[in-house]
Amino acid sequence: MYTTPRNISVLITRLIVPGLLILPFIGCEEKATGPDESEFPEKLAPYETFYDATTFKNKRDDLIDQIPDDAIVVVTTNDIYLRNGDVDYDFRPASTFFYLTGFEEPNAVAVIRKKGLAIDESELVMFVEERDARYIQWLGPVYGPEGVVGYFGADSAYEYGQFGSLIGSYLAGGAYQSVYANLEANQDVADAFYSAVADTPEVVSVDPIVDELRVIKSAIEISSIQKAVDVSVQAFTEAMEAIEPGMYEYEVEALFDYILRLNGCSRPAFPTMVASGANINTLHYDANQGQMSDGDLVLIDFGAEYGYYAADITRTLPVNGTYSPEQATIYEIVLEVHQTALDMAAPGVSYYGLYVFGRDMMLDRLLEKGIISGNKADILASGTFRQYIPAGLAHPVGLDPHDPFPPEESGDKILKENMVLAFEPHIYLYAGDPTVDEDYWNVSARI
Ligand SMILES: [Mn+2]
Repeated sequence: MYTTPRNISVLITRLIVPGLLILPFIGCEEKATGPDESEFPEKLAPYETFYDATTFKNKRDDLIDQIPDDAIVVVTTNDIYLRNGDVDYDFRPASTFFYLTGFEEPNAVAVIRKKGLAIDESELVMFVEERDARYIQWLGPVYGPEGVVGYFGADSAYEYGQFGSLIGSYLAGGAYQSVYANLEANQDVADAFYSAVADTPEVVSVDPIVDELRVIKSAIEISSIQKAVDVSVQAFTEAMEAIEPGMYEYEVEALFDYILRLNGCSRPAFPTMVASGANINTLHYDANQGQMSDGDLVLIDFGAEYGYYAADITRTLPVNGTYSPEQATIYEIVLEVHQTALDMAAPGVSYYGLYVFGRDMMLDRLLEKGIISGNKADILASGTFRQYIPAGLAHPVGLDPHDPFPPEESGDKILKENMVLAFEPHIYLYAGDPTVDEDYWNVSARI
């Protein structure tokens, strides 16, 4: 473990005060020893296989249509977060920022100026890391302002530290009446903004507008999700062959990590859950430390991330390869609901209607078979159905594993063409629950 990279990255990424980047080695000779930036490779064109700048310009144009003429948009990406010592968490761009720019480096701001009083044509101005030799030496090539104009469709671009002074000049003299922004994503950018802008116009969250745009996926987004799904399915297929009594949950997780990296996916879209035995009852279990026993079920919730788009797949498998009669009964109820809900899902269908249908079908089956006691009206009225069915039936998937929902229309959410949803019906039957037949204690399934 080196300490110098940390010092460099701390200096470069954190010592930013509004309008001014304090370069490392202050007080050193102007010409510090070390390679020149021209000695490092240019950064490759971004995603040349499946993205182009037009994809993201279309998203920005959709956003521009949704805001008033006297508005400007400031979108930033999340900060780099310290994990421990000299180690940062793996950087992943904020979803809102990536959605509008396709840009994946930290320390970046996009300003979208809508045509109107101030300018004749809408434009994108970006603030990004400069191609500084010492930054590149430790952290690798960056696009720099020139690359952002060349590859990402920015009309102009500046070094990141200039954001404060430029946003101050854009907003001077009341040129814009409102600012749409996600300043909460990055405290440095928020501080630079508020220090630079003397008479701050109203700052409105841009997230609700972008969230609504994100509901309907473009063809290129769907193909990224499909790739993440295909890789995830391959990982599940391999896991089904490998799982056997005595294996540890983390060994299954390792298999998933191996398959996704082997197929060009960067990381899981969320912490992989491999829960066997009683661990199955924790909805977001991710310790993955248990040893799997003969007769246990193992619930795996996993999704690869590809091009920042998520898959989200859950299966509940028998560790020894064969479901017990009780496990098979619960699994088949959940599977029936899963398949029926998939058949029903179509543009125009009510999201709540699907949920109620799935929930009621599962309660009906559990009561018919005498697996739970009581009557349906009481179970619904008292809310105790949440003991058995704690979560929803489906949720959107996209840049986030739980992507934004569509806005409500007269109290309901309506499925639309080119939405992408994960359906994951589930039944949980806890040990010790007096309303559950003892033969079914700890028999749970999510698909
Ligand atoms: Mn999910």
